[in-house]
Amino acid sequence: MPRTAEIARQTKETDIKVKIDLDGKGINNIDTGIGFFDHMLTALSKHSGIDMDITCKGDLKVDAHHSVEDVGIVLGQAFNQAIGDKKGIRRYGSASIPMDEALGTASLDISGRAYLVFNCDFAGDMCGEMDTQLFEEFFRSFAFNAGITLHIACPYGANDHHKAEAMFKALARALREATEIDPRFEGEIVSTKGAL
Ligand SMILES: [Mn+2]
Repeated sequence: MPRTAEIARQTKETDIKVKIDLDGKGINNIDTGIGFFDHMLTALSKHSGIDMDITCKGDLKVDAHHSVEDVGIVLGQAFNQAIGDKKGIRRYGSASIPMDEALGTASLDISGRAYLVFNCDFAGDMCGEMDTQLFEEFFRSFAFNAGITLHIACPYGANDHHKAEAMFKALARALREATEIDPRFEGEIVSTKGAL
């Protein structure tokens, strides 16, 4: 069964198309109109191995908020659809990724229970044209729509670009691990409840 999904979502604020393949090679085509966000999503695709086609036409004349939040929603929905019944997956994933002086960490559980713990202090207000407050918004909308418990943090670092990028790369590697099929549990659901 291919683990793929394609979702289009249009509102008065954004027009978004997302297509993903969980078993890809990190091939991506991303255009959200926000350069720094494209840079982060490209890293997310590349280091997770999840192929991602993402386009967003949003109301950037307001600011980047609606675009970033809504891309998180649609990408999360696509992830939830593609992961399907969760049979045989490793379920848990975690990664600590350094980027020069900054460390990004991500621990996640593809549990069907949505939760976000976010812990990062940014030094400035913006990364390019992206408000640094929006990283938490993205991680929340993605985690809640994907149905994952996500703890993501930057315990230390100085440069905001490095902090954000280290967290996105940590999320990527944690997703890669958690979505992989574990040969020991092939066809099974890794839960004592028998359901996720
Ligand atoms: Mn960079």
